[in-house]
Amino acid sequence: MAITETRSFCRVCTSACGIIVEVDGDQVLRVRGDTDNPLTLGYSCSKGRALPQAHHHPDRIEAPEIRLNGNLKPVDWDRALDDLADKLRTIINESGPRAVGVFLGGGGYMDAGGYLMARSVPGVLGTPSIYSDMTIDVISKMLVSEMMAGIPGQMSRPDFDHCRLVVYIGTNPLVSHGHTSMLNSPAVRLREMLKQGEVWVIDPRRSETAQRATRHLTPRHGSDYAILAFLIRELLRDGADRDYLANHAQHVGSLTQAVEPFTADRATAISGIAAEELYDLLAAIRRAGRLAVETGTGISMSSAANVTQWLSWALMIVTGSLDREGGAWVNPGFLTQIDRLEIPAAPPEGWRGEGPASRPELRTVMGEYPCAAMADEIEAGNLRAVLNFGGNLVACMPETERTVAALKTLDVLATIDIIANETTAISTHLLPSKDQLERADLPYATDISYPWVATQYTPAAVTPVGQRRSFWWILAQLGKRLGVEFLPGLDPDTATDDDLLARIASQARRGLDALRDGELVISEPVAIGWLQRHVDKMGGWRLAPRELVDQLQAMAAPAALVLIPRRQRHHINSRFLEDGDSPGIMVSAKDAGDAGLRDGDTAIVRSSSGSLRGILHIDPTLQPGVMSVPHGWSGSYNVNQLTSTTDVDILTGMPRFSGLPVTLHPVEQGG
Ligand SMILES: Nc1nc2c(c(=O)[nH]1)N[C@H]1C(S)=C(S)[C@@H](COP(=O)(O)OP(=O)(O)OC[C@H]3O[C@@H](n4cnc5c(=O)[nH]c(N)nc54)[C@H](O)[C@@H]3O)O[C@H]1N2
Ligand SMILES: Nc1nc2c(c(=O)[nH]1)N[C@H]1C(S)=C(S)[C@@H](COP(=O)(O)OP(=O)(O)OC[C@H]3O[C@@H](n4cnc5c(=O)[nH]c(N)nc54)[C@H](O)[C@@H]3O)O[C@H]1N2
Ligand code: SF4
Ligand SMILES: [Mo]
Repeated sequence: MAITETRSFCRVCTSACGIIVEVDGDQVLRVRGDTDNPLTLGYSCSKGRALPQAHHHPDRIEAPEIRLNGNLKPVDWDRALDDLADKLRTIINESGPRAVGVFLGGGGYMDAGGYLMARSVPGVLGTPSIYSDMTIDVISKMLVSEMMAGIPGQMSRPDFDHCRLVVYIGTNPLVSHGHTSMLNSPAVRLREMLKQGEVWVIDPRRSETAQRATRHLTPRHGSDYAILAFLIRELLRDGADRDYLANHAQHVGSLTQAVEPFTADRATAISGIAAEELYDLLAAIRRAGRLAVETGTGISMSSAANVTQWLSWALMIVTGSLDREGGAWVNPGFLTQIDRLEIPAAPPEGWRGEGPASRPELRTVMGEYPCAAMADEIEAGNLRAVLNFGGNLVACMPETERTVAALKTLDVLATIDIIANETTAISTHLLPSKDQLERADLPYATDISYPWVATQYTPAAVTPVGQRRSFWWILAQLGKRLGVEFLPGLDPDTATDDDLLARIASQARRGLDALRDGELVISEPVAIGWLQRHVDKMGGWRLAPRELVDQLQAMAAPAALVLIPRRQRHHINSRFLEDGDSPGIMVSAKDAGDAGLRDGDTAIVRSSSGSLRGILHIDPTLQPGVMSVPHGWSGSYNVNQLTSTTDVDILTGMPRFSGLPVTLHPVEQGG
């Protein structure tokens, strides 16, 4: 037997666990945690260990396909790419480049070479029609970072070695491994944190993380802002780091005014958290001095997203915790190394541009149109082609019925993916890329999620199956046929994966040669103070952005029953690498009883834009008033049948995936 073992890292989620891939010929036998990886120390989860099954999946795509007479047919690469290029050329000639849009999804982010090239495609084509996961996930964080620190998209994480208080709000890292900052080996990390200090969880569900925390507060949905405003109010009176604020922050007075109404009584009335509990948390903050606040999708997908993210940062700033030892820091990236760039005082051009023609009120954020506008753009005839770079649009986009109907009318829906799913089924062109075991890679797009300033190179572990080609190669070949170069100076016929990675590494803290032995390379464990230096240049943290203060004043009470997001352990979004999770309508016993339903009944959930039918599960971890239908499932359990393309945040265009008002009905009554 000639079994080879390749040292690699997992790219299923952003945690980048070190793994060893065991291969025999073209068979991937096993993936196991790499005990020599200094960051993840042998940890892996069931999803990473299921990579062999995913690689050998019966539905994997092995050859390009194009739609002929209504059906997808396998063809060779020349035929597929020639056909796609011809169609795009016609669309561009007739309607201009803006009629060609791109969508960057989860499969595109995790492929460094593909991501590098995909990012340059819209600019070279001259289209502003850019969409990605960002506007159905984290966009509030991008916005708040720009508003408060003058740079969009910076995400903080606990200074694990010194932090004595971490507050998790609307995130369940024990299952998700973190929202925008990764929590590797979460159970171990959590134990370490609990030894060092306290971990508080604010979540209307008794989540896996909440079950292990020092304390768990269960607020009413979407009310976290009131808790944070109360804490800031009290700390500004007593306990704030006044010297720090005088030197590094601005608009302290406006923040003080904005949080002034949030007395303990008011915070209790809004959140449902008893005053004693609020004071307990306040005391914990005073004890610790500094803290790290981490938020997740429970916040970022709600209508309180911007204000809650703002107040989370404001709480860290008034305690002198943000970008300081013992608090939270911001990873500038090993590969991207933002700290070493000349950061302009003003936001980059195009950061907030005009919205798409059919939804002009939805301005761009970081140069992207909100996903919520895509269906309108297609219906209006503004968007005729979508190049889908690794997204499962049918599963991830809001308002499934409308979105799918619109996608089906496109002249071109070209999807780069590795496996057949409901989105490939409605695509006009199917372009199979290498999966993660088949390509050399770097953690490029996820660089700044690392808990250290570190990176790792991986070689390919196995030869690509069928006609699968590199993601970047597919785009480069398309460019060649369109007469453009997406990456100048790169020969699409002779370049290798490593050539792309060398380009990325040429801008990094070390070049590719220093990374090629596949070990994790650490530049420094933490990089504290770089963001502060930038912020100081603009006069200090902006503590009270006008638009956010306005949003705070306009916050409304939640509906009686709302839908909230939750990740499940054994699948990531729409990617089911293994069995182990079940779909379902999960509700508290009280809400089920109020609707006349019992565990196992078939139920109907209705929202103002759709309905969904499925089996009801009574979930004792949920408090009354919140329920969930986990996302990623296809067909009747697709939760986006309930969500809306018009019920969106006015500043970001983020659809309301968290806190969506719903009602629950037995089948007879619901129809
Ligand atoms: N209602 C509701 N909607 C949601 C969410 C929610 O909580 N509720 N969550 C939102 C969030 S946070 C996100 S990030 C999005 C996620 O939505 P998507 O971006 O669609 O993410 P995934 O389902 O993880 O994967 C996308 C595709 O990548 C493909 N893929 C996997 N590996 C590779 C690879 O190596 N190469 C290529 N080319 N493709 C690959 C998979 O087969 C899959 O089809 O969904 C969002 N939608
Ligand atoms: N196993 C697994 N891991 C994943 C994924 C997956 O699908 N499966 N997806 C990946 C992706 S794309 C992302 S974006 C991350 C997301 O990572 P997380 O944000 O950590 O994941 P969620 O499980 O969605 O956690 C959201 C939590 O918010 C709570 N919540 C809901 N509403 C509110 C509220 O109003 N206030 C408060 N305080 N809490 C609220 C929910 O009960 C839930 O516990 O996970 C990533 N990791
Ligand atoms: S936590 Fe699991 S899915 Fe995420 S990188 Fe590690 S092994 Fe892969
Ligand atoms: Mo996400």
